[in-house]
Amino acid sequence: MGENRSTIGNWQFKAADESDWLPAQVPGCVHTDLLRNGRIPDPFYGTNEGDLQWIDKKDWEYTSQFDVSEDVLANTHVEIVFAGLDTYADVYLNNQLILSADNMFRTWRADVKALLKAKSNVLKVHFRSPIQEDLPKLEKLGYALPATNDQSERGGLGDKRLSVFARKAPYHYGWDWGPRFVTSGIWRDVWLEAWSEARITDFFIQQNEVQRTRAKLTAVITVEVDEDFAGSVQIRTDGVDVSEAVELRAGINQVEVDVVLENPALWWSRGLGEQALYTFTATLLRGGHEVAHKSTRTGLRSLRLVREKDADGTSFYFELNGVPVFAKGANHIPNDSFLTEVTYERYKHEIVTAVESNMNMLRVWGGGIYENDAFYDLCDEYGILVWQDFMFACSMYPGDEPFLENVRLEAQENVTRLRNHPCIALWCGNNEIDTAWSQYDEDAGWGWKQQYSPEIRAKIWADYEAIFHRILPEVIERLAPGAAYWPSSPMQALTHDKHQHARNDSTSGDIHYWGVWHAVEPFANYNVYLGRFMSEYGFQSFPELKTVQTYASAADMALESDVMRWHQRSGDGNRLIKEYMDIYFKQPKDFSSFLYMSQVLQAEAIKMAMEAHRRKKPFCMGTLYWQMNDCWPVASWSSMDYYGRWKALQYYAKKSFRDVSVSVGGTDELVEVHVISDILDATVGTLSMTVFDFAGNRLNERVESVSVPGNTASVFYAAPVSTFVGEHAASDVVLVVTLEQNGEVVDAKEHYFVPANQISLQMPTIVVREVEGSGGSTFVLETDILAKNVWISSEEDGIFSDNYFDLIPGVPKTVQFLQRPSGENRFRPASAGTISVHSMAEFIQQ
Ligand code: BMA
Repeated sequence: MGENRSTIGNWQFKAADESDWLPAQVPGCVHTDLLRNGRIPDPFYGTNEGDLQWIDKKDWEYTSQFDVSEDVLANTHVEIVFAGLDTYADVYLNNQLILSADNMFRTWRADVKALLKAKSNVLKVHFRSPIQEDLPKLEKLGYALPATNDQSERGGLGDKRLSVFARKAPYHYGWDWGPRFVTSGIWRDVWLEAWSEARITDFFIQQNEVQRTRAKLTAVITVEVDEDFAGSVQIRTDGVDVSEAVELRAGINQVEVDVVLENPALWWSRGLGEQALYTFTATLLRGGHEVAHKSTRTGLRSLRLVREKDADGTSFYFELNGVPVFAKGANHIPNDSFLTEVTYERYKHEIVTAVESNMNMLRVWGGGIYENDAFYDLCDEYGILVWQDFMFACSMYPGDEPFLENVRLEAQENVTRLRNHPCIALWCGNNEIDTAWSQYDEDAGWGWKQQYSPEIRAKIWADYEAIFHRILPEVIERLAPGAAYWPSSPMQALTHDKHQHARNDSTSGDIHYWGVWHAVEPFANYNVYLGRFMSEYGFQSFPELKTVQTYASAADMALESDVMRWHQRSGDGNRLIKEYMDIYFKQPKDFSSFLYMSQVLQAEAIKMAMEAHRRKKPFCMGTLYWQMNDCWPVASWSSMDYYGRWKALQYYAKKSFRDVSVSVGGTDELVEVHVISDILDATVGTLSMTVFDFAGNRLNERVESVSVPGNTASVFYAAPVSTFVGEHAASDVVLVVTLEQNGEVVDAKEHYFVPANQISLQMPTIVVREVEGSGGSTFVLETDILAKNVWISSEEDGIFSDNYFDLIPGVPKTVQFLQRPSGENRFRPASAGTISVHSMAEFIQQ
């Protein structure tokens, strides 16, 4: 009766052509097992990656010998379940082939009842090299498919880009922020699942209509029974207990039970309300006795993507429980090149970082993985909406029947696994493929389609349409009815003509604006290219010195050293950072100064974008910068490095994303003070605008009473620059805009009247005082003259309540050191250990 799970442990591994078995960790992969056994050096250090490319050319074997308890064997059914096999794997139990896997995103099961013994079962998983496996597919196809980020050359494969043939995380083959480690391994749990009589294999809470007063749901239960069955199904959650008689046929049955909840507690994204969660239990009974049960957790909410014609084009926003939500956040990539290294603590650190940074959305980008359950559980708990891509990015894919069927099953399984998560706001077909190919616009795209004959071109596009316009939307429609599907990001709309493809100036759909960075446009263009939803834009920086030291020696500490170039995957990215720095900043004194300045440069650039997008609300209703995190220590667009250390951008995001924010815009001649509110209540308070000189003298001040309506953005004060600067030199003054409500500061922002490299900076003396009784966690900072971008670094790993901020004489600043959340739900105050305090003046050539 019911279902019983037992884990399979005690694993060993070896290369298929070798004879010595070594201890292995499951879940895990070949690379991390080789590392733990001392067979390879640290893959992330220096240029080691280059020497490890042999690993993916080989076949590997994993084996486990295990006993099975009588309890398990007594069942009528025993299955072996692999929640993840990466990727081409043949599995043998007691010398019999039980399954062959070819998709790392699927779960693999086999009935092993007949093969199992009580003692010494031998399980063997043979991983075929993904390279050897896919080379013949390329040959057979007869033409190469574009895969822009596949670093085949680095893998010793010349221009043979194989990533498109494997249903395997695309970024394993390299990306413009990631190394090439094409892993093999048992990457998710493996267990024996035993059951008799009946089991519930899936339990879906379909939300038909959710309102404040009532939620109309259908509990959809998939039940497998041994033989014909008459009994009942009971559905329970807080305040609900419904039963229904059922008659089931031997095999798989679907049972639907309508459930109504009066006055449900709704699930909200962070900033708009609580994250109410309900645990539902489905119990199958016969003669009053339980024969199977399953629980699932969900949040009740109505959530839709609103794309409606309006005066400016077509809207693109998420409406949650009737409220239009301005989405603030970033793009998420896998947290590690070796997926099983990502612990629950690391996920939690990322999600709590998002929360602490006032975000409400992350995009799980299509070149990584459908994330682990833990990721979505945390997003549910903390109120972070998820834009979920299917795992296709920057490539064209084959369209043979087995491939399409594999994709269909992958989509089906992942949609089924994730559909109860209230956080999921959108399913998106792929990353940037519609725009890269640009079928209906000859002059647009990345030059892909022009490489093919008309026949092959038509075939490749038809294969694209099969997946993204047919298979995936059909799966969503059937398994997650009502959930939004968007074929590709970015896109204008599915029009089947040239208006389909995204443009930087479009007034419909979403935009990836890469003019700044990839096209070397000025930062000011962030104010020009503003669309309905900005799903990507980004600027790179280096991680801090502590992180760089984990992959480089003292001798490598130069922008153009082999190691520094190795840990930069976006073309000539290091030089590009330098080029932008030459335009906007003064010259850094040395390499470690350059690291710090690269972070401030990135933060300033992205601040411009984040705030420009928010000021354009409600025309623009979303801003997700590229990218939240890193999968190894590297120079990249991330706001938080591989070790979870916050870059300057993370602190800037926290400030630019405050739910009620002030933002200073305008032109060279005009200052405009905007107030943006993402909360529902009005904010009634005062807006003060104070001009200081760099010695801390208040030169002038204006105070206005303001009442900021909920969920709006508008200009609350505008005046010529001269009103503020007066007879002073523009390079010597700063405007501080502060919004206060009931005597509390809601937000404060500094605004300078000249570019950063023209601000007159002198060396400040910053005095730091530890607050008595704070246990080394809280400090007050004061300065004698303006200190720009004050950076506090600590001996302990953690974050500060604020960092990289400007310090004005006479305006003391209190900061608190916060430790990463482990058991805790949030960052919490702790001792920082020794701290050091620096500011911009120290890092520039005087
Ligand atoms: C977009 C993303 C990624 C890429 C990033 C930086 O194209 O979708 O593919 O890493 O820009 O180039």
